[in-house]
Amino acid sequence: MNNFSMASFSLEGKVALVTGAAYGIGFAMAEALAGAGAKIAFNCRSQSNLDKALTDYAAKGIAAKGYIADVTDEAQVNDLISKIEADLGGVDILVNNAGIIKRIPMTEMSAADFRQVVDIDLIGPFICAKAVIPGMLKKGHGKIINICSMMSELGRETVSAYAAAKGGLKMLTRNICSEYGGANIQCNGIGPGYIATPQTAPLRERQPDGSRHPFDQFIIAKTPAGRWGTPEDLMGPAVFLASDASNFVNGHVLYVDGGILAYIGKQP
Ligand code: NAP
Ligand code: GCO
Repeated sequence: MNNFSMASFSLEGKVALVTGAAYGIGFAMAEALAGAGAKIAFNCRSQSNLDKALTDYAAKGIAAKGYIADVTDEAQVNDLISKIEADLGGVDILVNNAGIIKRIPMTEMSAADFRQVVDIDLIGPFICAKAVIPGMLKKGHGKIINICSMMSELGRETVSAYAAAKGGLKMLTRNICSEYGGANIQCNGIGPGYIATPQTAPLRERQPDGSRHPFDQFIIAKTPAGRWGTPEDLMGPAVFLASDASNFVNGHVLYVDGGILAYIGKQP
């Protein structure tokens, strides 16, 4: 008996928390989850970002609930989850999206800078997952989606802390799968390629002579799709991994990279 139907992609009745979803990739994924029927909660650290995001969500007809909470602070995260439970109900879907990058040559990077990136990009997802799993165990289901990176697989100059954190996030994804898969909790990653957001704006800045940034040209040559990704490219993958359509997908990182990881790169 085939129970599959397109209803498997529905998120009706589900509560989704997308961390760091004031703008960028997180905002787009939250919009997609809302479009599939989920109630949306998001957090960030800045009140001004929160206020603008609420306006932006409302402009799209999304009654998102926004909260100020730093994902590195366990007390703030536990308070965040309690507030969401009171406002919307228990979290069914967690998207660990909040993240930063520091582009500094390793020998010039302070241990404090390295720690801050790992704190936000790896410890933060651990803290948030630890906070929502008990509720998911009570519900008998849960979806955790960790936003990884090309740097979960590859290194490059100046991003040692970020690559270490995102590599660790890939393994945290596999470990949550291993530890809680038996309780019907699926934990997967999404590995965006190079996406046009504020985080990558410095890599796309036009040069004084109006030419493209060298890194911009590099990424275009390395991407079979021949373009940067957009946050919209991540919307479908997020709905898939948040929905019943992916109930037998666990511990997987879905790379949404236009083919970068498969390609040696265009000959100069
Ligand atoms: P972004 O534009 O810089 O947005 C980051 C978001 O995270 C902001 O809403 C920020 O808001 C929030 N945030 C940062 N630190 C936080 C903290 N400690 N606690 C709570 N919220 C925090 O980044 P993005 O490009 O959308 O990237 C989103 C995720 O995708 C990140 O994990 C990034 O590593 C990953 N990623 C990005 C790309 C890309 O090419 N853009 C590719 C692969 C993976 P506040 O500053 O107000 O807190
Ligand atoms: C960089 C970029 C990348 C992207 C992304 C690629 O400086 O190399 O910021 O790290 O953000 O993580 O998947």
